[in-house]
Amino acid sequence: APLIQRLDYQQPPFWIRKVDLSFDLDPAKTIVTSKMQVERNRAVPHGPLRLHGEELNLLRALINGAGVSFRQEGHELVIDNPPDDDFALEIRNTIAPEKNTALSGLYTSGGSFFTQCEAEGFRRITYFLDRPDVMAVYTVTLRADAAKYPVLLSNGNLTDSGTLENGRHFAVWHDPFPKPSYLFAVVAGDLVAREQRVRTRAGKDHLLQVFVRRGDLEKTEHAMNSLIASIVWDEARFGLPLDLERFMVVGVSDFNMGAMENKGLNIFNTAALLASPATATDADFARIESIVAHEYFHNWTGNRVTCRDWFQLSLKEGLTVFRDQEFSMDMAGSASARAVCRIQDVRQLRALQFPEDSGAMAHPVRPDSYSEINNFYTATVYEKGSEVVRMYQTLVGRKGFEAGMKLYFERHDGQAVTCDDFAQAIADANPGSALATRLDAFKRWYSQAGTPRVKAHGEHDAAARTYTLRLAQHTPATPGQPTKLPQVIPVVMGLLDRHGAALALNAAGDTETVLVLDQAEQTFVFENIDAEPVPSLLRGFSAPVVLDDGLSDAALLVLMRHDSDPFNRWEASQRLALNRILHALRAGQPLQLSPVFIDAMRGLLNHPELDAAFKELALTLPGEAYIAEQLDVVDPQAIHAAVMAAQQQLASALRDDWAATFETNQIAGGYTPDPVSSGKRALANLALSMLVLDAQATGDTVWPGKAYQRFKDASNMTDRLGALAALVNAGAELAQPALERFHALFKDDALVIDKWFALQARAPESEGRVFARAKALTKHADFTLKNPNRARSLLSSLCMFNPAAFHRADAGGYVFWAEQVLAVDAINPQLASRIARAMDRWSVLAEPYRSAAREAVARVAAKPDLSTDVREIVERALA
Ligand code: BAL
Ligand code: ZN
Repeated sequence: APLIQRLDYQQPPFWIRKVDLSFDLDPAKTIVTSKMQVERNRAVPHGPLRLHGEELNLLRALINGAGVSFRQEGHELVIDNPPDDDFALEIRNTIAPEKNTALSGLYTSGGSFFTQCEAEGFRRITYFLDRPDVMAVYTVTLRADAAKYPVLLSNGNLTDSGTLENGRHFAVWHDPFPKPSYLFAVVAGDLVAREQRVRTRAGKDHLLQVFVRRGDLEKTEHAMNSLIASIVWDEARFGLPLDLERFMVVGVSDFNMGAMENKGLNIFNTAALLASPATATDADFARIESIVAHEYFHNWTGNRVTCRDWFQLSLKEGLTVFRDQEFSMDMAGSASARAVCRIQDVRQLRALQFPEDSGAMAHPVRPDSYSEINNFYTATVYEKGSEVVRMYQTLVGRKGFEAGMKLYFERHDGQAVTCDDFAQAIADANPGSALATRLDAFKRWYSQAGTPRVKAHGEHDAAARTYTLRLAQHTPATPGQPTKLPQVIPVVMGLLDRHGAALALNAAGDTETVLVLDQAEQTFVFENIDAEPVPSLLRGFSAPVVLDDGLSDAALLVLMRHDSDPFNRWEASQRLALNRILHALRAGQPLQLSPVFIDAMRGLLNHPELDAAFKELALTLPGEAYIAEQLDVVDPQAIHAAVMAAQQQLASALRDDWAATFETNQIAGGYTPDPVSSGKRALANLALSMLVLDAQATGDTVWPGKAYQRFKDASNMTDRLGALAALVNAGAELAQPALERFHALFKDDALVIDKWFALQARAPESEGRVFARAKALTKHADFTLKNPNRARSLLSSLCMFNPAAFHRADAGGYVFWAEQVLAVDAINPQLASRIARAMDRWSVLAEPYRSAAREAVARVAAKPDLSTDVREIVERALA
């Protein structure tokens, strides 16, 4: 497959302004008729009309009603001599939705029809200029069997419907907003809807609908509430109203992504939509709220203003993730609950994006080339992209950022634009700002891959009463980018004295400021500082960098206990733990936690003022992937052993504290997923898992028994799964009966069974038992590679999120990986290439893992008939 280059972008030679589409829906053979109004783009040289099309069976092509000569060249339909003037192009083709296991284009799931067109699925429905800068007004007619498919949906407004012969019926939908083909959607099936009418600030009435399969309706209340909250928030925060009379959301069980922002007709993976207290955890509730918001926010950031080309993907994704993160923080409420959101987002960034940025797939937020765009829906484009947007806000302030957004929409509403256009709008709305004066340098965040390293060194001059902070930055080389220029890095910071009191940083008495590091090395001088202070740098994680401030444990303890910035308090707790784990790993010695560390953790756990949610985050040890990121050579087994030892010692040393914590964090009354209750449940679950772990070591049976009882009696999924996880993760004998009971209870609920698979595949490895079980589970009657959620619940859990089970000295994990990637690739290339990425970082592994991993990747790459998706991943891994 050709490598597509960002700098090769050219406008399309034709525009398609209007499309009339009709579908005669049938699972085996759907007839698609497309009538397009086409005009030449006079800004580019004359050329043939080349339409994209894949897996289509062409019946006819007419121009202005008459047959036209054409050729098929690979995945293109070429019309060499189209008219000079505007013309009508009619295409008729058939497709086979029931055979479409790739879940891109039009496919069937559970007997209904669904579409997924981003990024390039529309070309699997009909021939088209399937690129985001071609925006058309769509009218869609759907015809289908009325009994099997009573609900017929597409984008926009329903303009007509009625019955036809032979038990069929039809519906006509018109979307008044010009849109790129990737936002097109169709749904047809036997679905039911939760409906709600809302009146927005502007006084307009809107109909909101959430469509799901019969039986799932009671699980849609949370999604509907989240949608309403999102509508209110976007109007209040950014002045962006709902622009459609009708806004529809539909759930589907077979879906490659979390959800999709099709104009007026969002399609959701049921995992990101359905929730009830009995079947969904607090984390699920929070994730659903944020994904519903994310897709809704795309209506402006993505749909009203879209991407000129796919290299600009972060224009909409980074910005929309930023918006959904801001929304979740605002919904959380208290300062502490906001900090918990921020910590969770950063943890996610470090666990997924940092490894990406230092691995074979490292790419800039705005990539320079791809062979398969689906491979670039990444943590870099999404999560690092969001951090880039957050830095704009940090540099121009919240009001300045809102003004920038306003200007962005004034300039570009209805257009397909670039990341440069966004940057320019924010800068132009804030002339003279720290951003506007460094805009070109700031934009390196879009062009340079790799996570910058920032080194900080402070020196106190007692005589001069000054504190000089020297900051230096360096971005490591990444594939194709051997050298880098300095980035613009906003460093939000403060200084504390050794008792933890905040120091004034300037004559105005400010205790917090933003330093802008934009050179390889810079110094900042603070005056009237009497004694050596403790610097609190990068507060709130103000830039996506790795900070090395060289702070001693004593200084970290000051920050952990006293910093006014809750993020840095959490960070200090993590750094204390990380230092110990890294020390043991580097020294090749068994890990031994010190009394000072244990006391610090006890102080956190028993702190009278800290929220439970914060305590849970601070007492959770750094993840194995994040620890691996700190090391030049990665031995997954050694990391796992160190983490397990730390956990075991923390469990044992704080036994009484965990027990008290467990008791005091019980919740009376009904279930609500609010931040305070979910924080308490999270902390109680952590305490329980520590208590069961400790009991395993001492031979005590009381806590495993209590955990089993709690598992049986739980009134919500968070408590039930927490108790089950405590048993499974500790390897308790009661784990097996609990797992069996859980399966029996929820065997008819696919989303819960996904949890059952994932829990087993992610359990801490112990003597190869977890790997053996995961392998055996591929033969379980409920396992299938055809459903992405199910495949991921086992395969991604094991290969991507359980390093110690996956990286085996006998290479069994790699052999398993290769088999599964090839098996999935034959069904669903997008899904296969996600799983393929488990090997991104093979080159940093210690031996014997390194050689064995490389060999497995090479074996997959040697297969001649790989999808473009998987080929790109394995070839980049080997490059
Ligand atoms: N646009 C793909 C799904 C999402 O990011 O919302
Ligand atoms: Zn998105």
